[in-house]
Amino acid sequence: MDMMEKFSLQGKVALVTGAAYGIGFAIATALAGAGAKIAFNCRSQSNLDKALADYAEKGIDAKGYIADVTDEDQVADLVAKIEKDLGGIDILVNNAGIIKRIPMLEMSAEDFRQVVDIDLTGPFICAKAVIPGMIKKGHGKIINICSMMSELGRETVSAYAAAKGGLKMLTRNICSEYGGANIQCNGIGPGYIATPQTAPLREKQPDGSRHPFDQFIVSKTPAGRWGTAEDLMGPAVFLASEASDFVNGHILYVDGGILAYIGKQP
Ligand code: NAP
Ligand code: GCO
Repeated sequence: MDMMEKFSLQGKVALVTGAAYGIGFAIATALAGAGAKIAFNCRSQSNLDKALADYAEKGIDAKGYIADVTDEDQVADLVAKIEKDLGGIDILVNNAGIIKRIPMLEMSAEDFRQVVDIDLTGPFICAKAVIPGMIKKGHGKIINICSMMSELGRETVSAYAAAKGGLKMLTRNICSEYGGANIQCNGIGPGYIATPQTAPLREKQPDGSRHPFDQFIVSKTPAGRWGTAEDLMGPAVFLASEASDFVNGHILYVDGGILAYIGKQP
């Protein structure tokens, strides 16, 4: 048997939400490299236009759509358009997400709701929209992009941690409810990755020194560095492919070892 065939995504259709840039863009690029046809969405036309050019520069004929993952009608329309343009969806990567870094006592309920709506309800809406087609196909792969905050808390990220902790359990529940339909739902838990979302945590200080949080994370990560979106490409192909058909309800942490490490004695 050609073992590499197990990792092939030839003939598969993948939807990666929020894949205009950052982690989603890297994951979509990886899935394309394994043979998948790529669809992605975001909310901003300017982000979509730039992303289409960026995918084309990599030789990827991605299809991009404007859709907010929190809007059930827009997601239903997105799935219908993809089915018309590319075919039924085999792989869903719930990547779209935001974070608001606000001390809990200063965070409004509206801010809390917005983060949970995008980071948790959005994946629910998107999974609910694609599962019926996957059941018809007799197979499906759902990958939810979780977080260190699916396991750990820290100051100012209460809404995000609540959402990503919930996303871990939504992952396990989709596994439980639809594993019998040959649908595998797993999570990827990235560590601290250098993307626009974490740029504020890596900003150079006025005196030119590194951001204290940047130094903290590097000291807490056995790999001794921030992750890159490219570090997530191989794990995503694995969880999207037949190679992981008996892996279900699992959160694969891609974190340079940070979750395993108590930290160096000061
Ligand atoms: P990012 O650079 O901020 O990109 C987020 C993407 O999501 C953008 O394309 C954005 O495009 C889209 N988006 C946001 N809200 C949306 C909505 N309601 N509907 C559709 N698209 C939406 O974030 P990232 O760092 O690549 O992170 C991607 C995912 O990984 C997120 O779920 C994040 O929580 C998770 N994660 C990130 C890290 C990290 O260290 N960076 C670590 C662990 C987990 P528009 O604004 O145009 O819609
Ligand atoms: C933060 C960071 C993290 C990362 C990621 C870690 O403010 O702590 O944004 O939450 O985004 O989720 O896995």
